[in-house]
Amino acid sequence: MEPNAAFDEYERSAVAAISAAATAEQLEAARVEFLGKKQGRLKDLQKLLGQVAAEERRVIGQRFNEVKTKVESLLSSRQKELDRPKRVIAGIDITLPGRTPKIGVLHPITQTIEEFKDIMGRFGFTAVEGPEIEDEQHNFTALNIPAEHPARDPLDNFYIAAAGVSSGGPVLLRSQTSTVQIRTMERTPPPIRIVSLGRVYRPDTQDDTHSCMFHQMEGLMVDRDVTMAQLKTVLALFAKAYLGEDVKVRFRPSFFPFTEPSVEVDMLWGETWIEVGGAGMVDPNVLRAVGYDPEAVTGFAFGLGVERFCMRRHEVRNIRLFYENDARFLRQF
Ligand code: FA5
Repeated sequence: MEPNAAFDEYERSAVAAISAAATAEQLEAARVEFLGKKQGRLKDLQKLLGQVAAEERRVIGQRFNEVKTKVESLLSSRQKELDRPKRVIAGIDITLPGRTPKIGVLHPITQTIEEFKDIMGRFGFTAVEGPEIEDEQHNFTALNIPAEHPARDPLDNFYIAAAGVSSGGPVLLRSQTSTVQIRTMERTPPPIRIVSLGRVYRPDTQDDTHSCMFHQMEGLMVDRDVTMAQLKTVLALFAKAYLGEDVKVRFRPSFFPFTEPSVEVDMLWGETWIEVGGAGMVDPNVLRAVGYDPEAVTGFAFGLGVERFCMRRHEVRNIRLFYENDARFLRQF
């Protein structure tokens, strides 16, 4: 027989015999057969080793040692098992070692959210929550997105059947956490300094950086004399706190109906700038819609993609990995 095949066959039958041995006698028989010094099967393998060509001997010799060590250690652990005094109560051997429970880890995105809250907490921002099922008032109207605006297109949103919802109007899975700006300002007079982290939903085409369900961190600060300079400082400090001092962040002029002026926020990842969020100064129309006086207070707001930051920190190049529930991936965090 070819040496490698012989080793495989030896290993297979030794493992089977040792595991099946139920008494000290049976185990001893297996020992003699597979590891016996005089005429055990190990001796035959050794002979085989003598016949292989010199240049192959090192590799095959290694395999021989591996197999031998494995069978020896299996034998000794089976020996210990058989030697163990048994105490059987009601058919259960209470001396059997316990099963070690497998302890899970928090999902990487959950960990990221906790860390974001922690960092923003240090900057004085309190974390608040809002519902994932929203009405059009909070997802659009109060955010200065009028009735005919394309952002409301049913093809760009997950509208759901409105059965049993008290407002009566259409409801949808929120497409942005900006809804929580409105909910917070509706119930709290200024000053405000909050973040809100949670899931949002969009029927986007999936790719390496887009998922239909993802997470955003919304930030809102409203007070007297809040400025764009403060917004940029908070975002730059946040990025550095999460990704390290050397992270590069840039702001590009952009448009959102609920902020004026508006910017898009990018960060450098290797050689490429990747978009991580939108931000701007809260539009006076939004302040008015919640009963604030835009002459008395100003505010900034931002919405950042949680996954994108987490991906950059851990060099994850494909957002889908977070949602495939492959334990081999998730265990790494
Ligand atoms: C918004 O959602 C605005 N609400 C942000 C905002 C808040 C602007 C407050 C001004 C004031 P945008 O659609 O660009 O903006 O999304 C923000 C971020 O969410 C993106 O930069 C990206 O990081 C992330 N994002 C958007 N779509 C997806 C997606 N399909 N999968 C993963 N992340 C996404």
